[in-house]
Amino acid sequence: MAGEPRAAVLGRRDVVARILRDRGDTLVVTGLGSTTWDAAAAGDHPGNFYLWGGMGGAAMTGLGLARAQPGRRVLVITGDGEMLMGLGSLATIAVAAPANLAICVIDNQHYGETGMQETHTGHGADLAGMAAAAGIGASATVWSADELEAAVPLLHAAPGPVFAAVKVTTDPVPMVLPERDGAAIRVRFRDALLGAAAADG
Ligand SMILES: Cc1ncc(C[n+]2csc(CCOP(=O)(O)OP(=O)(O)O)c2C)c(N)n1
Ligand SMILES: [Mg+2]
Repeated sequence: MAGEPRAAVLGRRDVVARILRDRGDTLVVTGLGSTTWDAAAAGDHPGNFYLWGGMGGAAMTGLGLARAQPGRRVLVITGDGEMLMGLGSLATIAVAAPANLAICVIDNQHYGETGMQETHTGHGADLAGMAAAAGIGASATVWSADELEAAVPLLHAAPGPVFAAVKVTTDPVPMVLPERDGAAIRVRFRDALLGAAAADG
């Protein structure tokens, strides 16, 4: 059952910047729209794979990358609406159990990019609870700065899969658009990951 409504206090740009500050050589997959802008605002990076479409596919893209690159940490940063569209991926990720994958949902409880329509997470749907029920043991909801500080090292280093839903405000933030050409993003990412010689394919 839905509990008492609780107000988010964290700002999405601060949250994403804080998480990415400690990224090291982590590979980052961002969801379409707002989380891509958040990552770009924190500083464009060749190890960022920006998804501009394919709503619902961010976590599965991260899973594929984590399986292909078991020696690298992979962090998916996506929105609550995007995650809600791909909930089945939580079960697949739990069963695949990639030790190097973390998923962080920037949960503003709205479909922000398309006009702030409410999502289910503001009405009691508990993404971290669903991740845990799918079998992702390391799963938490983050509401406060202290909880975020505790979650950051888990996202970057705890044995995966790791899941965190970070509750953020709906305060408007400016668009920060990184590269939008999918082919260019792919080549740059492959170059950063595998080296230029392997990036031609
Ligand atoms: C299959 C599909 N349906 C709908 C859309 C339109 N759309 C683009 S972004 C978005 C909202 C995303 O919400 P969320 O993931 O919560 O991100 P936020 O902007 O709130 O951070 C929607 C509905 C889409 N791109 N693809
Ligand atoms: Mg949202």
